[in-house]
Amino acid sequence: MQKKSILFLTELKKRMKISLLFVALSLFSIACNQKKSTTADKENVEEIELVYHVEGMTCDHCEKSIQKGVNELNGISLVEANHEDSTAHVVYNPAETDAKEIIAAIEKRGYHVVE
Ligand SMILES: [Cu+2]
Repeated sequence: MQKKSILFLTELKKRMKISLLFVALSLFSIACNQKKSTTADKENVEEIELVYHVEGMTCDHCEKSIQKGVNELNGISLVEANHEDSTAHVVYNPAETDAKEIIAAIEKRGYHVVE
């Protein structure tokens, strides 16, 4: 009788260990999947490249001011302003920012974006 209950207890412990392992494994795989899907999302989004016509730039400082302002936004991979041809070249991730925000950042610095 005693032997039987001990056997039962060991069996129970074994089962608990297995189920704990199972829970740990599934939590781990959930965590991994989440990590994978977020990086995949970022990689799957195609970046957008835009060239804005910007009025009001007169020198290098104007270019730097625009670049600084746009770079403060999330998802900007490139911003190049040129006062000689009045352009701002921007490459951005549409999952993180949009044209509206970029234009607002340029105008906040005192320049006018011609759309
Ligand atoms: Cu200037």
